[in-house]
Amino acid sequence: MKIGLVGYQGSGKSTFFEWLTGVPPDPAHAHTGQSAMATIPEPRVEHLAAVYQPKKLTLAALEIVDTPGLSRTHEGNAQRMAAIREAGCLVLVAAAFDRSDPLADLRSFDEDLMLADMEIVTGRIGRIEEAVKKPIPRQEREKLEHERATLALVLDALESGNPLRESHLTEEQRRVTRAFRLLSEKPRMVVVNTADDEEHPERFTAAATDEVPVLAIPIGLELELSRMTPEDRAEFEEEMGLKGVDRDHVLRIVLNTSGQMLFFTAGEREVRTWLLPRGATAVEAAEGVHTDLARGFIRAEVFTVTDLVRYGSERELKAAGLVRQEPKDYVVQDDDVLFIRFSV
Ligand SMILES: Nc1nc2c(ncn2[C@@H]2O[C@H](COP(=O)(O)OP(=O)(O)O)[C@@H](O)[C@H]2O)c(=O)[nH]1
Ligand SMILES: [Mg+2]
Repeated sequence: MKIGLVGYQGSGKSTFFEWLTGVPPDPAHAHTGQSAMATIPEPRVEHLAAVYQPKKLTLAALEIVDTPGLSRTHEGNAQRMAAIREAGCLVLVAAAFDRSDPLADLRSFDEDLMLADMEIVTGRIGRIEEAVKKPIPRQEREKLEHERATLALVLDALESGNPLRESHLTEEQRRVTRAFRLLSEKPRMVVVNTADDEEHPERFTAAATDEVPVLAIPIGLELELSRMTPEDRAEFEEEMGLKGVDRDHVLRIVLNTSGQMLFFTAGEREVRTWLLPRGATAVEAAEGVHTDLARGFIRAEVFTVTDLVRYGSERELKAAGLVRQEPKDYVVQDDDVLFIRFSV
């Protein structure tokens, strides 16, 4: 899943991109979007490494995309929306370092996204109405009528100012909308790009909800801090009386917002973290590691990092009955270490 950094031009997306990934933005990609990986920190791999002494440690990474900023005049935005549409999760970046009003900007930006969705839905409804005027097989007609009914609901919600991610659609209706990759359906979070000397960041973060986290970060300053040696940085922070933002913490919030989680695999060869959609099953986790593991899936042997730390070794865990045998449809939980048994 791609994580799209989105917002108006000049809000600090490219600066945030460099802070998250360590990759400088390349102006050659400004019109199409630039992507780079951000390794997701996971302190628990250290516990696993202490037990397994692996040859290799591998951490999963998020693909971050710096999308072209939308123009406030709306000119040329349709093309810029394409890069946003590719993303599975949006990080909205709004400027507050230059006296602009980030909360007003966010509302306006949101309207732009919902208008783009309305255009797509209206267009599709129009095409369906044309299609059902012609003689077509009954089955196909029923399918189109069902799609039209769902899209009419969606359009209604959008016109009342309700983004799709907040609409209560059935699983079947979601299947209809998913094909259009509508922008207001994507999970999102907000980063308000504050001035270096912002004294009341809570006036921005108070807008956060359970579904949409809001962070206030002086992005330009953070990028400067990240370029310093740890000693220089500590000295600078002390002198200025400030405490930098923990990038690892921000990445974990991005991971969480995207609806994904990590699971572990561990052995003497490699200790590793993997990305998985929350709520996914053991066989889906196996699929992510290697298609052969999913095809020949027999069972997953599962234990938690917490239990391993408590008992010190896999053998002790087994003796205590804490290594579970789980079937294909087991829902993977946070802290799970998986070992997939499979036949070739
Ligand atoms: N003072 C200040 N300037 C910033 C900050 N973040 C970005 N800028 C400046 O704002 C301009 C736009 O930043 P950029 O990251 O390219 O924005 P983008 O268009 O959203 O990619 C650049 O000149 C940056 O130097 C910040 O936190 N503080
Ligand atoms: Mg940029």
